[in-house]
Amino acid sequence: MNSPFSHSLTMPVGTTLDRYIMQRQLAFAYATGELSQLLRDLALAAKIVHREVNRAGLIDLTGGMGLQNVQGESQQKLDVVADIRFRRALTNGGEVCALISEEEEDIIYTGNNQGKYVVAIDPLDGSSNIDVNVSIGTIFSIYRRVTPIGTAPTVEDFLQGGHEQVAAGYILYGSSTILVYTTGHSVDGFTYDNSLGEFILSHPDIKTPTDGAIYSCNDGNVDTYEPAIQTYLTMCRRKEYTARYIGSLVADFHRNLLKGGIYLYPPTSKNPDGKLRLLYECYPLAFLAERAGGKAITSSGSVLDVQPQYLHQRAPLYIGAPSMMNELTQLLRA
Ligand code: AFP
Repeated sequence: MNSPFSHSLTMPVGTTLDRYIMQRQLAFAYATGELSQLLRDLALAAKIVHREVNRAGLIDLTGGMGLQNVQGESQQKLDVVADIRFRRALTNGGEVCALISEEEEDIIYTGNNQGKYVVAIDPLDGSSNIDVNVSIGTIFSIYRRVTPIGTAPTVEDFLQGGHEQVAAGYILYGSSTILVYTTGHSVDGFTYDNSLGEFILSHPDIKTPTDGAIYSCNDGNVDTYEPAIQTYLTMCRRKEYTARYIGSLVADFHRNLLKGGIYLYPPTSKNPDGKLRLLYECYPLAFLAERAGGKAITSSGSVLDVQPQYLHQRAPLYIGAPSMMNELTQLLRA
């Protein structure tokens, strides 16, 4: 029967994140639904943070707290709000026994010792961009705990290594808000529809281009990079690649993932071990990049192979399209 309504009024809205998670869960015979619930908890907090980011200038949420976080960086009000929102969602959800956050020095215990999972999270990355309306993001990494269920989680649960991640993802609060995650299979992106209050599947099975022509690094630090990196960057300029650097890792990573490019944060004189944090920046993005066909290395080889020593460990990060990464790797090995 012909609909009396115009096509646009009756078009399907697409697959919601909730439905997608449920469909994926049904595809795994022994899935119990706990990871699905955890992902939904993260999505709920993401919606709240999306709301706060969008009205930050109207509700006194811009500017600093006048405090420093564990990294010695000045905390913005939205850093603290995002930290509280994600922590509360994961605590109330019941699946997570503990988390670590960029904003807190120690393990955060949720009190749910029956929870099977731990989460490492950077609640609001790129926070120096908050006050100037530039894209910012959340990055998360999920592990199944290794300590016995019912006991108090320990640092051991977080120092398992990048290959043990069961899921990883990010939320980019940009020109639109998008949640991208993988459980180790496809990498899928869901754009937030404000009018429905739902994340809708918009970027199924993301594959990064094999080659790329974008390079992203902080040009102000280049003189302090090691010679191989400087040579690589000279090559990028000779090839007339495009330089793009937002200064929000999630935004730079997302652009390069979709368009093809390389992101570099090498050791610098100020940050001799690199600036980015292994557990909640490098590991999750490396997991996503590899599942999307890209590569991620640090000074010693694959990011995911690094054995972590402590919670807020830093690491150099080079991540992006495979052919660009191969060229860089050759120079680093020479
Ligand atoms: P902030 O959260 O302090 O802005 O740091 C953001 C970040 O960790 C990452 O998102 C950026 O890619 C990187 O630092 C930018 O660092 P530089 O300002 O040194 O380029």
